[in-house]
Amino acid sequence: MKVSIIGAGAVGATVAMRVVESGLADVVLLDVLNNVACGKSLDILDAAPIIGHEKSIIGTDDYNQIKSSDIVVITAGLARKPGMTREELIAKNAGIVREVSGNIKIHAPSSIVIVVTNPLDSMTYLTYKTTGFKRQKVFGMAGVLDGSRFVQLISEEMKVKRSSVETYILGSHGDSMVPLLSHTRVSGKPIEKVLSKDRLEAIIKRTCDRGMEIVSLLGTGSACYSPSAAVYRMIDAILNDTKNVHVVSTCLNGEYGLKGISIGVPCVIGRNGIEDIVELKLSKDEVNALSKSAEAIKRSIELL
Ligand code: TXD
Repeated sequence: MKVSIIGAGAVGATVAMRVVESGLADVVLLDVLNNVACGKSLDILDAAPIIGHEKSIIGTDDYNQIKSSDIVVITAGLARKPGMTREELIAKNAGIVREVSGNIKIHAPSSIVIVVTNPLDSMTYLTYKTTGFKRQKVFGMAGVLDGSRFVQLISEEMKVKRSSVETYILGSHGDSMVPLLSHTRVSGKPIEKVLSKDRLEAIIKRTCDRGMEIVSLLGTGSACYSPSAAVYRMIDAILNDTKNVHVVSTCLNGEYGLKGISIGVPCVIGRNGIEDIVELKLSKDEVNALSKSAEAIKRSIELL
């Protein structure tokens, strides 16, 4: 199995490390900064005898190296800097993602593409359009991470095992994410029955703001360990054909009453990428929140 990762920054390099160290696949780590990609690859490689795996990782700036990849992950791009508007970020990252996905189309035409670059949903849509791949083969990572943050905070609050909490967060990766309270359970019990409205609202707010909470603490850079874990889980679902349900950003074609935008919904993920879109029954409030979220993504896509 071969996974190529475009962008050898914090998220890209950590995904690379997780993939080789779990023995899942060989990795190509590509960046415009060839030395950075090479340096990080050598560093990860030098840990192989200690960890005890036989996978390979190479750093490069040459797209010829990504040929016959099973999966390509796009993490290339900028994070929003102070003073930079959302529109400026979209313009900068759209340029990068267009270039990267054009190269994926040429050099790894049979791959499945996982998009990580922000703004996530519009960059996923742009990748889908630029590659021209089937929508089952291009999707974005956000819901797995947002859901994990929500589970972590609920388990912390209620002092229960993380594995006893089930939830889905749909919608855009941003302020208008939609935690599905109607599908959130703690040891099988509906969350609204076991947690007060106030506490639940506070936890939802903290989940939405979690990325920024981490950014403020770090000073420079943003979250990488949890995003890379989410990407790793999606790669594992594809390569091991788990058919598990994960929330990913995909271009909808009438599902959930939405069309022509990429947005986070639960999908069955397996060897062919998205093998099914799961249409959960939503409450009235959730339907409204999802359509608001879709509006925000639409505006971002229009800027493209
Ligand atoms: O939940 C999510 N989807 C996210 C998204 C979680 C975390 C990070 N999120 C976004 O991913 C973030 O807002 C950025 O847009 C990307 C990458 O985040 P990361 O923290 O890894 O950024 P870095 O460390 O700045 O790394 C970006 C790398 C850097 O090494 C650049 O040299 C490289 O991208 N880069 C390129 N590589 C190849 N080709 C081109 N054109 C290019 N431009 C920059």
